[in-house]
Amino acid sequence: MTGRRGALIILEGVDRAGKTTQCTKLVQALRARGRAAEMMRFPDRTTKIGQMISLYLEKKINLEDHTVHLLFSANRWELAPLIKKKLEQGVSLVVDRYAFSGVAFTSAKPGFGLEWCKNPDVGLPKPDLVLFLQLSPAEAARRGKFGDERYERTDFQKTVLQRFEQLMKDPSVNWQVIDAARSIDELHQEILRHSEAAIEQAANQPVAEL
Ligand code: T5A
Ligand code: NA
Repeated sequence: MTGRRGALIILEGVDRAGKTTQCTKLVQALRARGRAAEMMRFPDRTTKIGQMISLYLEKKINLEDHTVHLLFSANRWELAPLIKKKLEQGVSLVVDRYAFSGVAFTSAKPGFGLEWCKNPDVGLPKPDLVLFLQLSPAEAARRGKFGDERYERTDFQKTVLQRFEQLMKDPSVNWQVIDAARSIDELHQEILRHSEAAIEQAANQPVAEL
């Protein structure tokens, strides 16, 4: 690797915490400051695997729970070479959900432990920063009705939040918890500050693995 690499920055959180809104604003702000930055999202519904996941989320097909967990992970693995290439080219990636969503959502289902859920993602590029947009289920509900997609139910989302809280205890991941109940601009400023710091820190280090 020559020169500075980009940083892998993930936004996580329960549904409607504002991840997509903030990812878009962050990429714009980084670019305006002269930094190379691009957005990605998981699931990436454009690939063959992503199309199956999308049909599953839209409840147009049913898939066995272990199977769909592995498909979400496979969807990250199929993009892993591109992630590594971009980072090495000096492009910072702002990613809407990653392996942590994978683990939190599947392990919220009965009969799934965290360790089993984590295994398929072991070895993926490790994020330099994971911003967790913290929002209570009550606040999320005020942002409008849930849609019709799978998992868009308040009881399930409460369990998902508990699983994220367990994942956030892992000190080997650079978690930053952001109070997402504030205005879009307040959130953005804090996210930008953490992201700038992570980009500086990551620049001269190799990409690690989950
Ligand atoms: N999943 C995902 C798995 O099960 N396994 C996996 O491995 C992965 C990767 C994907 C689903 O798949 C599951 C998790 C999910 O259930 P998705 O396509 O990521 O779902 O979900 P979306 O429906 O696109 O996004 P979310 O519902 O999570 O919403 P966001 O992105 O958090 O929120 P956003 O930015 O779209 O904002 C929601 C609304 O709130 C407003 C916005 O204008 C919008 O109306 N808003 C605010 N309002 C007030 N104050 C603020 N600060 C606001 N910020 C945004
Ligand atoms: Na979103």
